Amino acid sequence: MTRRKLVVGGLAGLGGVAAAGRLAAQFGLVPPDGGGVYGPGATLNYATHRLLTAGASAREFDSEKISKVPYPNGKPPKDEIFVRQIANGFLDWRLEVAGMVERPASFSIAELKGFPASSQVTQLACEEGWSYVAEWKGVALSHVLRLAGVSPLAKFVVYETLPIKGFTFDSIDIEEAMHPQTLISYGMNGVDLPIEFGGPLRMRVPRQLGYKSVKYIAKVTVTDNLKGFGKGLGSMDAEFGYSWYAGI
Ligand SMILES: Nc1nc2c(c(=O)[nH]1)N[C@H]1C(S)=C(S)[C@@H](COP(=O)(O)O)O[C@H]1N2
Ligand SMILES: [Mo]
Repeated sequence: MTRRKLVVGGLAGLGGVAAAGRLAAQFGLVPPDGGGVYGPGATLNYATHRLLTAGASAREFDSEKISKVPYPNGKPPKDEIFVRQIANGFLDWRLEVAGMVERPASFSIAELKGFPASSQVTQLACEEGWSYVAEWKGVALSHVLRLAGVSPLAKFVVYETLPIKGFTFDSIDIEEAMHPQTLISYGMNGVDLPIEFGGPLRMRVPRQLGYKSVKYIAKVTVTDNLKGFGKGLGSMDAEFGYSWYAGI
């Protein structure tokens, strides 16, 4: 049975959500929050998305669609380590690349800007219902992962902020991580990424809701298992009850 036939004949069929969940498990399509009360629904959503929209891209807009007044959600960190970083023009900021890679690495903003750049005009949509369109510039996460020698056994990439008051982390599967639109973003609308929008570095995951686009990132970790990350979901947003997979 092919994966696509699985959708048509199984997941979307009359077998019920629980049966669909068992089929999804056979094909490795259960998300980290696939257990618990909402697990079967989360699994069905994730599995059907992964099967039906594999490789699909987030919509890209013409530059005239860029929002005049993008909305920054939340205030920039006030922590001393962050304020010192601002004062220093983020010269000491590093992005650490760890976990299942042959060559663990750490890159400055300047080094990241030296890699092939990618730009996209995409929409950031918050789960609360608002959205804005902006141009993001950065380096594809896939480029950085390949440079570091990502293991063929990798299943997830976890990314986290600097250890600040609003510390947070989230994760995506390897398909999302290797997708060309998934960026480590350092620029927005033609300037360095403003701190309200996550400067100097944010993960930009345009195929998923805004909360997956974590701001102030300082570390990415490649793994085959999310159990060791937080409460085991590899995502603070999922710990708060948001869906781990937030595909649009
Ligand atoms: N570090 C950090 N990143 C974050 C958040 C946050 O609170 N802290 N909020 C998330 C949520 S819920 C959304 S909708 C987007 C909002 O992005 P914006 O500030 O560019 O509007 O950022 C995401 N990234
Ligand atoms: Mo959000």
